[in-house]
Amino acid sequence: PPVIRREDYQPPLWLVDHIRLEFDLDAHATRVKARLSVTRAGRHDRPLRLDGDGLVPLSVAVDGKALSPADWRLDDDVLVIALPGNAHEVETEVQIAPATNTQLMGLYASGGLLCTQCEPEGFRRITFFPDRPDVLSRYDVTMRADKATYPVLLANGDPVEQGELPDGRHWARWVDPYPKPSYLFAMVAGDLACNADSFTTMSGRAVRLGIWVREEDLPRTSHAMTALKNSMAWDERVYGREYDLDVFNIVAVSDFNFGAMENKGLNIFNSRYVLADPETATDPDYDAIESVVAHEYFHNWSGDRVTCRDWFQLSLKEGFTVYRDQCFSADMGSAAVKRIEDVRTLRAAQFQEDAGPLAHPVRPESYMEISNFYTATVYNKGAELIRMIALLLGPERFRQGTDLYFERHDGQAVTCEDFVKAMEDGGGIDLGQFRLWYSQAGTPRLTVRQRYDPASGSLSITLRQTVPPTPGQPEKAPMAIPVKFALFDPATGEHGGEELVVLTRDQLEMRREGFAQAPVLSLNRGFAAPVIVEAEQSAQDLAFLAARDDDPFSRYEAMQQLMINGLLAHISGAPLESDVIIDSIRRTITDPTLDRSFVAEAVRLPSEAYLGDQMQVVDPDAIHAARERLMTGIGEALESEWRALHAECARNGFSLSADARAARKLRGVALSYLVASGAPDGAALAFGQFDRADNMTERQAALAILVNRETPERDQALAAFYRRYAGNALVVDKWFQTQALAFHPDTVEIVQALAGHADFTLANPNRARALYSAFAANQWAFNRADGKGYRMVADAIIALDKLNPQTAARLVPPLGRWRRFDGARGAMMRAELERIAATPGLSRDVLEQATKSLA
Ligand code: DPP
Ligand code: ZN
Repeated sequence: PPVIRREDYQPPLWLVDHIRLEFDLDAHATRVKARLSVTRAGRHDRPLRLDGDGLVPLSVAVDGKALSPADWRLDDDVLVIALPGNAHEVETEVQIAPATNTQLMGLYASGGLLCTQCEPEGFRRITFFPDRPDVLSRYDVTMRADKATYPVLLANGDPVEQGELPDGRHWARWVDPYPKPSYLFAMVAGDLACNADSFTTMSGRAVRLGIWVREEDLPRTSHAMTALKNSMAWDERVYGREYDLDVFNIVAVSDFNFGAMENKGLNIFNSRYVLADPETATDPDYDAIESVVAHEYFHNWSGDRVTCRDWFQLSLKEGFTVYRDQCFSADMGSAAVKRIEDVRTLRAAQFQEDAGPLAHPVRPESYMEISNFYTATVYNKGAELIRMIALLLGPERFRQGTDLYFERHDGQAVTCEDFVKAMEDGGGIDLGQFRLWYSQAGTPRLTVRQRYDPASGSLSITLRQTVPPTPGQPEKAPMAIPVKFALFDPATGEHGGEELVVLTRDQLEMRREGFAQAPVLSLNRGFAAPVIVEAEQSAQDLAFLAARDDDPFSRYEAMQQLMINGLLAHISGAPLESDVIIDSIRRTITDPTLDRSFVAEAVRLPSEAYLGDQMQVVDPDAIHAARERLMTGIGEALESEWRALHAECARNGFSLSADARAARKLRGVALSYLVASGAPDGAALAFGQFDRADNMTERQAALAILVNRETPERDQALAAFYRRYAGNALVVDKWFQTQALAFHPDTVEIVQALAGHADFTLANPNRARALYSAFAANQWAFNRADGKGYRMVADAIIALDKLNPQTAARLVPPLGRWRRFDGARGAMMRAELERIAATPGLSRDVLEQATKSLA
């Protein structure tokens, strides 16, 4: 397949000012008529080229006159028409079959609905069009459909007309006054119920809000509606951005490749990010709904009003919008805990990506299939870049920068460079060197040396940066890295003020005076820069910071580092030194001044995968054994404390208050240590929590603990859970996922058996991910020495690729980590990648990921 390069960008030769679409909807045979008002851009004599994907024109007309097939041609899938003048009306008609569209791109059927997903290149599966984000058009959409099957007809913009037709059919027309790229087109037809509400904007306009779901799901939509209204108010308050249409609709569908999609005025969501009630959704599910609703809403400005010039600029909208939704969630709940969660996600997903064969810059240079670039690098590292810009500017100048960006580029399709320039001009800063964050891949490493001189009472600190080589980028220039730090006096437990320095060269030396004893360094506070810090701090210093640091992220980090150091030493043969760790945990769980939600984060052990990331060669078995051993040691040593916490954190009656949620989270952690301690009543306690819970958070937490144990309660709980929720797809997903994530010696066989369960299907992305993405994230099970885990995932990729290449390709990266493992495992992973790459008829999506992973 051809490689598309950023440097080859050419502006469009033809523009489409307006498009009129008419749909005669039918699950098996939908007719799509399109009328495009095209204009020649600039002086050239090139023909009009309209992208298509699997489309055959039934008719082509120009300025009302039908063309004979000799007047147009199909160049691969592209419809090519030579046009004499500078402005024409071009009409095409095609027929498509939503019911057999298993890729879930374009117009497809999901649970009786017809819906669309066009980002990035799905519109060309609906009609012939220049399907690129820099062609902005005004859309006028008419849908005709059977009224009984599809009583609700929705599209972008505002509804303008509707009516009845013979034979039980009806029609509706929607017009979107804002020019938009084709990837933001959307329509939905189906039997949907509406949670209707309204929001009055800052200029006093009433906006009708609708969340559209199946009738029986209506009671589960209130949290999403609250999140939507909060998002609208927040974007006005924090960014001065007001909503611009009379209606804003959200539709939940159960078959969806992404989390959700920001189509103008008609967001389409994976139902898992809409539906919640205490019985079926966990507290993290509630949080995810709030943040995804906010994310898609915020795209109305950062994505829709100002969009991307080409797909290399994807982080322009995604990095910025993730940063916006992260700040929103921080404002709605605990900022400290939100930052800890976001960094954990960044490290788990993005740092791994940046260290492997699929590493790419936030603004990639080339791709075969753009769907493969909806990555943690573009989204999460992209968000960290905006966070650093915000830090360097401070809140007021950051706002001046974003105001200028929106004002300057409203209605345009622009680049990451345009964003940075607006921040420079609006904020008054030089981001020259900072731009390397967009172009250089790889996670910078920051090494720290400290020398304390008791005679002069001074401390010298040396910071060194290295940026590792990544595919296509063997040499790296030094980056501009903002470093926030503080120096604590161990005697008083205070520091003399937080400092921000920007490291711009390979190395920076600093000297600070006036310390009667060696101070304790708290570095990269708030995780201000997305880097790996190597600081070689003593256990005492880490214990000090774990108890005293006033930056909550750094306090959490110190505790985690203490655990990591102890575990890594033990893995390389030293006895397990757990006393300092246990003392620090004891102090943290008995500190009444701490938020319980923070406590739960701080005392949790680092994941097996994160421990693996700290090793030269990942040893999954040794990591698992050491971590389990420490877990048991902490459980035993603090058994009475865990018991007390588990009891104290119980609540009578469900509440979503911050306090109740924090209690549930800490209760789950206490239970996991209690069961790990080997206390004879552990499994019974867990089963009791499972059985009596009045909410999914506690029930699922207990289930996740029980699935790791070979006890009768395990099977009892799994059976009871399935019985209780059979038929609720989102909860059945949890049933699959919890088993795929289990620390159980037979997880490979269990997952294999689950793949044959009557409820399992590869056709539904949520279900496929619940089983296989979860399993591939289970380091101990996936990397079992016999290689069966690798084979199972490779088989799933090959099977899924025939249905849904985009979702299949997302399962490839875990196999691409072969360099991180021993020779035997590495060879087996490579063999599976080779088997995948050699499969006849492979999609471009999977081919790109498999071949790059082998390189
Ligand atoms: N643009 C979507 C999102 O990030 C993904 N298609 O929300
Ligand atoms: Zn997005």
